[in-house]
Amino acid sequence: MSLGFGDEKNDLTCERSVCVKNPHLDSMKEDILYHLNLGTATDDIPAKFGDVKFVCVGGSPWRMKAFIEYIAKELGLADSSEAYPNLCEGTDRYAMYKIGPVLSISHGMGIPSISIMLHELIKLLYHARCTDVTVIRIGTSGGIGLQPGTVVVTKQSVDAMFLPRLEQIILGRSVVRSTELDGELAEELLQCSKELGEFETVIGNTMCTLDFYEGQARLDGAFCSYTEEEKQNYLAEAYAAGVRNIEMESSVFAAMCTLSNLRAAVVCVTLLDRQKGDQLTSSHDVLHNYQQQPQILVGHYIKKRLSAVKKS
Ligand code: R2B
Ligand code: URA
Repeated sequence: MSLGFGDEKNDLTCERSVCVKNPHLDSMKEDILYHLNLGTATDDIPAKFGDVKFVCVGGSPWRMKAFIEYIAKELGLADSSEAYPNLCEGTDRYAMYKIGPVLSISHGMGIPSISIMLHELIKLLYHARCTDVTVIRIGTSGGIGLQPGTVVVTKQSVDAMFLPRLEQIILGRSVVRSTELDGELAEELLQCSKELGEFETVIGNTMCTLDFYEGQARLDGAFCSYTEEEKQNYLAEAYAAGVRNIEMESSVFAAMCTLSNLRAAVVCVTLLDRQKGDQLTSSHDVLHNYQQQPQILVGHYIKKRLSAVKKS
């Protein structure tokens, strides 16, 4: 049986505060955010996190540390010691850094990993009583029909059948949730890229898969039961459905941000054109430069938003 996502969406009553939709939370004396190594009884969550307005999430802990260093410099908030403590110290599951109103967190690879982090992040923002928070996933992806290094801002996250949905089994039943993202925010990010003029950016659909190899029609995994022609046909079908890149987290990211009333966007650079190959053959330096592009774009966006607030 399929439970629709409509009911979950329609009873959203809060404006731009962060919504949790779990009546059990109210009766808990303490909430332990186990994978972040934080908790309501052990940490003053509102004091530590109450001023957060932007959250950037990305797969690698190293990249998310680099992002906080970058954004600190961009916002003129860089500490002379340049030391940004990992706020999740004590666990190696995720890494979290903060500078002013910006939080940067790693989420690992794939839907299960980002989903655990997002449950705890959403509760963290809720306990901190944050308002007007924008969450952006910055990441890497495989492109379809795009020059490597192109940045894709996701219009819709679609599954491997090109449908804008996330199916999850809850209590043995199929629950389907919408993977909508904020269209206005996507356009604002595209505009930021035009202002920067440093790299190509497009808005397109992003296919979110459960696997890097067979799930993304690669021919170079340990197992493969299809031909090159079948792979190319599938990628051509994806392209015709508006898919411009493939990655592994956007669907649950979109679904969970929508449920909790968070403004959200996905900004991923393409590392290769999947119609031309499967292996990542570009040099380390080239790949490193590609990976900075989502950071530069989101950095520009945050700076612009903060300067608009200052002026008003
Ligand atoms: C992009 O890159 C990772 C796989 O290499 C995965 O986390 C993703 O979405
Ligand atoms: N990440 C993916 O999920 N797929 C790619 O092809 C590249 C990065």
